[in-house]
Amino acid sequence: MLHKMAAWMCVLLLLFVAITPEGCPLGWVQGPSSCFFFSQFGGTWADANAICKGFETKLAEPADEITFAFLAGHAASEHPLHSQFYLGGSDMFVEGVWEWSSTKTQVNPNHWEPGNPSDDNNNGDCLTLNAPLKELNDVQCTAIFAFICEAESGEPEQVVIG
Ligand SMILES: [Ca+2]
Ligand SMILES: [Ca+2]
Repeated sequence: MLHKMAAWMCVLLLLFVAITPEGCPLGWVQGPSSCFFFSQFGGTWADANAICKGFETKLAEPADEITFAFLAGHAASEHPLHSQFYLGGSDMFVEGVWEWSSTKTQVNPNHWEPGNPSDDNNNGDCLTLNAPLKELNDVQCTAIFAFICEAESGEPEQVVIG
C-alpha cells in the first residue's frame, strides 16, 4: 500500500515538473524567446496581473517585433473566440506615456490601432492586443478581457517540498 502511494507521489511530482521538449510548462506555447499562456477566460487587468504573478510569471510584454507578431498571429489563429488580450503595459502613472510593467521601457508607438490610444472616457490606461488587427488598444482597466501570461523558457526551477 505504502509502495503504491509512493509510486503515485512520484507520478504526481513528475507531472508537476513536466515540461515540453521546447522547455515550456505544459499548456504553454513556445514563443521566439519565452513561453506564453493564453487564457480561455476573462478578467480585469488587475485580475490578469494577479493570475500571472500567482504562477510566478508576468502579463506578456511583447516589446520586440518578432514576439509581437507571434502573439498576434497565435492568438488570432488558435484563440479566435477572444479578439483582445490584456498585455503588461499601462499609462496609469503618466497619461499618454505607455510603458511595459516589468522593464519600464516604452511601448512601440507604431502598433496602435487607428484612433488609439483614445484614453477611453479619460480612463483608458491598460493595454490590450487586438489580435485580428495585430494592433494595440487602450481600454479601461476594469473591463473584462482574456489575457496572455509570459514565462521564461528553459528548465523548471528545482521544486523543494517539505
Ligand atoms: Ca490613458
Ligand atoms: Ca482605446
